[in-house]
Amino acid sequence: MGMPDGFVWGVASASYQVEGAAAEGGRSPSVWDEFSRTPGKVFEGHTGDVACGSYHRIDEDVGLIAGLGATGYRLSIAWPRVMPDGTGAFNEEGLSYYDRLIDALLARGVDPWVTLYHWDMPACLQHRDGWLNPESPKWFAEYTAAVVDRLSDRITHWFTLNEPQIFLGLGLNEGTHAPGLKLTRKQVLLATHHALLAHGHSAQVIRARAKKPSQIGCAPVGNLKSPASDAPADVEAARAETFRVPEKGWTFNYTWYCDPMLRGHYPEDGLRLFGDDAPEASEEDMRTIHQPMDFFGVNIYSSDLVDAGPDGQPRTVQRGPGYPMTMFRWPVQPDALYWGPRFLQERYKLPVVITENGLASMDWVHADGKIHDPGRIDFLTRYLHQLRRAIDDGVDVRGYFQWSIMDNFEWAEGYALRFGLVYMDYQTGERIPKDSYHWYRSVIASNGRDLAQTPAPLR
Ligand code: IFM
Repeated sequence: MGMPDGFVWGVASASYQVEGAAAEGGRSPSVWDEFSRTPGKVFEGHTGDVACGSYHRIDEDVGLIAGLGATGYRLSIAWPRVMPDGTGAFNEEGLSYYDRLIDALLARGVDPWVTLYHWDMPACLQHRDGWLNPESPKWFAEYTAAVVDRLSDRITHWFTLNEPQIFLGLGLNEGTHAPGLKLTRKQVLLATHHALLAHGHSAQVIRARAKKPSQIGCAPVGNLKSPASDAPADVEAARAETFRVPEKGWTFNYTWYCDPMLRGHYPEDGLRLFGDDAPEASEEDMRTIHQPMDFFGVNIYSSDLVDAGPDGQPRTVQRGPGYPMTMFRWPVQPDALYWGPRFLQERYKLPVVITENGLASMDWVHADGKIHDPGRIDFLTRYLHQLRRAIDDGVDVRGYFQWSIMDNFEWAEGYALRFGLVYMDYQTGERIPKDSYHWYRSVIASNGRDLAQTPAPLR
């Protein structure tokens, strides 16, 4: 049996990771331009200056996406391309690039799903304190309006923020992503509150100004847990842990971000944990953040294993030496695509869309001139099999976006890790479809019917 009718088969990318053309078309620097040019911040000093050069290769890239038979492409808009001063005047050249990209996708039958913020804040706004500035939600609303006014005659699926857990956690708390700050917990939580308000304002702007009925979602990531067994106590332990705000790694959780967006309040356990560090949040703030959403987008790559210990309390289960891992050292845990959608739908009561999932590897051109990536094919087979199982068990999953259509700038890892279905020769810009590209095309063509066979267990 294949995926349900209308299931969206997609691929994903993000502006800074693929576009390049950092100083072209009136684009101003983003926080990632400044961060990547700072010695020691990104692997071997790589930057997104050129990246995949997608800014200049619309036809070729759209050809690759359409050639897969994909029905959706998740792309992001670069704020500094559209509004180089962060606020105020929009940049015609920047908007016309997205015009052309979107028209090319639609002409080939691919629906663009647009993320408004995938981490490339204009650097000039960071110089005014970025998300710490109480004006930041209004800046984001202004930028959203410019994009919506121009593109909403063709765009119907929108994401506000991609992975606030990461751009706030790694960017403002740990300092390993742009803008590279190590703020206090109180400051990070204030910036988070502003980012959540930005989400709310942005959703309001889309609803008020879009020229077509819009579907709005988010794209968080979080500390997902899979139960070590199907025993009800283990499942309950995994569910409880998935929705806990942890003391260690406190920025990496679902509920501090998604509960305000979808339930209208911060989670109680987080409020207890953060105490006086929690932001002052008026009722009006919470109403702004809590906007109607149409689907729950979520990026899922892995999960931790949890069981119920002898005292019934959740306990992390170690997998043991030699357990399969990706090049990012993320454990391969296919049932993350079963438990993730299931737990998240139970809590947030929205249809789920998998907005990212994929494998980091170190592919190269093999002696026969091809790129053989059996690991990626196996990884995706296993994960999609579990997604299918979730659907069979009644979870309403509407789509799946593989990360990523092509190898690209992997943030602090630079170009060292490759997530693509298409291999990028960064010296020449040549794109070479990997084996996984051809495999994914046949999965899409069969609407997932090829995934029926149960994979051998991992060990
Ligand atoms: O490349 C990133 C993407 O930008 C956000 N989600 C995770 C991916 C892999 O690390």
